[in-house]
Parts: sequence; C-alpha cells; structure tokens
Amino acid sequence: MSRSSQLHQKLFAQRLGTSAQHILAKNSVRLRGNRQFTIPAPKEYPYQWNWDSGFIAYGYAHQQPERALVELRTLLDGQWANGLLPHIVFHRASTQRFQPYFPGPNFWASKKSSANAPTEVATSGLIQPPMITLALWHVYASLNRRRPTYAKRVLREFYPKLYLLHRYLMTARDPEQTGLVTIFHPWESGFDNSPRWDKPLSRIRPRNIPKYRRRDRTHVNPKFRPSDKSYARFISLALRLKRKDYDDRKIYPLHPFKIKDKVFSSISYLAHRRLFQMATILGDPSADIRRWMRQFEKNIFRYCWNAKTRSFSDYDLITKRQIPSTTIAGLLPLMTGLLSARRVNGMIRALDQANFCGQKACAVPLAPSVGIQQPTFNHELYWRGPIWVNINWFLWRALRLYGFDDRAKHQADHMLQLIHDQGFYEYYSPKTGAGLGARNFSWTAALAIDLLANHPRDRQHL
Ligand code: 2M8
Repeated sequence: MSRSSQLHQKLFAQRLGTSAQHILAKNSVRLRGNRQFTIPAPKEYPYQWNWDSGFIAYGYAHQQPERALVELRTLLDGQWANGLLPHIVFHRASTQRFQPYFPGPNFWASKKSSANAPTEVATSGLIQPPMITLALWHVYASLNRRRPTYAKRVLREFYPKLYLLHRYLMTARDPEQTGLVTIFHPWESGFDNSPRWDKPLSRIRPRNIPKYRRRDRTHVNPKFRPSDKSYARFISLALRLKRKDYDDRKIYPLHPFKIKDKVFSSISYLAHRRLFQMATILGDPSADIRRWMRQFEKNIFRYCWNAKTRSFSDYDLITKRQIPSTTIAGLLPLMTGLLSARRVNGMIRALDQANFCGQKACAVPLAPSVGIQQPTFNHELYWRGPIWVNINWFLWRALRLYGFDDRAKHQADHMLQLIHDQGFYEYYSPKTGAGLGARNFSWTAALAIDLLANHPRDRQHL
C-alpha cells in the first residue's frame, strides 16, 4: 500500500472514530450516584435499552473501559429479583428531560405488577438478548491486559448478577430444558417488526386494549415504522403479560406467542460460554452453565436446523413447528462456531447470492435484514429489509471465527465506508444505500469504534 493511501486511511479512521465517540458522548445521560447510560438515539429512544447498552459498551471498552462498566452497572440497576433484565430501564432523568415515549413506565407499571421488579427504577416487563455478558467479558479482557487484579475484581462484582440473569433465561424461559430461550413478544427478539413473527402474530386478536397514542412515528418517517395492525398486536401481547403480573409460571401455559428464538438463543449460548470462563477464573465453575451449553449444542440443530433452506428457523412452541421464513436471522447461528465446514460453506454461499446483496445486486454488499427477493422485503421498513449494523457486525465476527479473514475485512470495509458516507443511522436502505430511521444512533457509532479497533489497518489508532 502506498504511503499516501496509508495516510488517507489513517485520516478516514481518525475522522470516523472521533465522530463516533462524539455521538456516544452526546447520547450519554448522567444520573445520580455515579451512574450513566446512553440513549439509543435522541428523541426516538429516550431511555436505556438492554441490548443496545451491550453493543454500546463494546464501543466504550476500547478507550473508556470505566465508562463501559458504568453503562452496564446502570443497566443492572433495572434487574429484577428473579434475574430478568428488562428490555427498557426508565431512568427518571430521562422522563424529566425528554419527550414522552410510548409504551412508557406507566404502561408497564413494573413496580405495581410484580414484587420482583426493582423499587428504585421503573422498567418494562420484557427481555432482550444478553449482550451484557459478552460486553462485560470484552471489557474484562481489555482491563486484564493492564490491571489483572482490578479486572478480576470487576468480574467478582458483575458475575452474580449475570449468573442470575442466565439462570432466569434457562429456567423461567426454558422450562423444557432445551438450552433455547422462549420469547413472549417480538420486542424481546430485538428484531421487532421482522417477518419472522408474521405467522405467530397473525394468531393474536387484540382485545380490551385501552386507547393509546403511538409515539414512535413522531420523530422518524412513519413509513419506516410498523403498521397499526402490527402495533395493536404488540400492545395486546404486552398487556397480556402485565395482566399476568409478569409471572412466567402464570404466563407460560396460555400465552399465545411462545417461540424458541434462534438468534436470542445463539447469543445466550455465546454468553454462557463467557459466563463459564468468568466462573472458572473466580474458582466457581457452576455445573448449571455447562449443562445449558450442552443442551443448546444439541437442540439448536434438533429444533431449528432446516434441511430444506439449509439455514436455521425459529421454533413455535404452540404449533410445535418451525416457522418458515427466510431472513438474515437464519444465518446468524453461524456465530456460535458450532457448524460443520459443509454447513458453513453453504451458508456463506447463500450470503453471496443476490438475495443477500451479493453479486452487486444492491447499493452496498452488506446483508439486508430480509432477502431482497423475498415477498416480504421492503428496503426501508423497520426490520423488514434495511441493513442493520449490528447484524452485519455479527456476520463479520462469524466470518472471522471460521477463518474467512479476507471476507471479514471486506465486510468491515464496507460497513465503515457506508457509515462514513451516510452518517450514523439506525439502518440503511440496501437499494439506495441511504441512511434511514433515527440519526446519531448509538450502537452504529459504538460498533464502528469496535470495527475500527479490530481492523488491521487501524489497529494502532484506536
Ligand atoms: C427497537 O425497539 C423498540 C422497542 O423496544 C421500538 O421499536 O420502539 C428495536 O430495533 C430494538 O432492537 C432496539 O433495541 C430498540 C432501541 O434501539 O429499538
């Protein structure tokens, strides 16, 4: 590489890294008692979201590991006594500072509904994938290089809470003992409006829903957001959970939306592996964690592998069938590292097809959330087609894991270029490459920092 192109790349990385740090700093909210959290985006998402904070901590970890720890600590302030880590924590500073959000703290009524809910802070009654454990491990690893004694102290502080969370996921959300997590609501998956949930959602008949006003379409173009019909179903499902006091034992027998989510479960599996490493370092490797890992290793194939599509399906516990749907989520269990070379190669080939924006079929060769040849594909509708940075970051990790280094580098280059050209958006259109949804989106900024830091060409900078 010539010196001038090296210089160009260095400047590119510096500029992008600085802008990303700037966004995280601007989206950061200070609370009392040394707590801080980062809103996912100004206006649209004014509270603390669970898996967002996990991704965000990855970004902080490189230059501000202490800030990453504060982010995760502040999230854990919302943990319930039974281990549930809510998908939104409604810190009071946000309620006072930002415009109203729906469904907000009064809708969920966590404290009134469950004795397990924390008394100091209001939360939602749903969960999200445990990115927190992966993020904490990432912070630990970076601290451990310079301050091993302190790093171990950090593990000791976080481990009991993380263990409680994992135990919740593997008991209350897996009474079948499959090692796969059951979700009760599309919002628990993080892929809120994905066609993955169309079929099971079609069974939901919204009834007894008090009047509500949607707020999610105030700050972004309404045509990017879920339809009113889907929204009514989301609200109806959430109300059913509240009416059962968020008590999993009461919910489980009759709840109409019970799905073994292949992506949530894959993230949980990776998180169990990190939890197990933490437990080993602390001298207490619990037999439970090993059992959860073994169950997953067997059952992800038993329940979710689909030989016809040669990818993974979600499993509907009500119909006792896989949910047929071909979205990018079908390839994400790649990240577990459990697949045979034959399966990996088949899935990489699928990624290279026009359906997933290979063969120059899209404005950028990054994976869309839904294949562009699918009837449900919509290039700008939330989770139904756009390119998301977190999904492509998972794929980038998977490519590295299986040794596809050139491919991974190519993927990272395109992600960074897209973010550089368009700005830090919530998602991007595969058709036009334009940034869509909320602007100044925190996880896009945080994962850009992580990509830059891991990227060979920029290793020395971040
Ligand atoms: C989106 O979800 C919220 C509800 O939780 C929404 O639609 O209002 C999803 O993209 C989810 O994955 C994400 O955590 C959240 C905040 O970024 O926004």
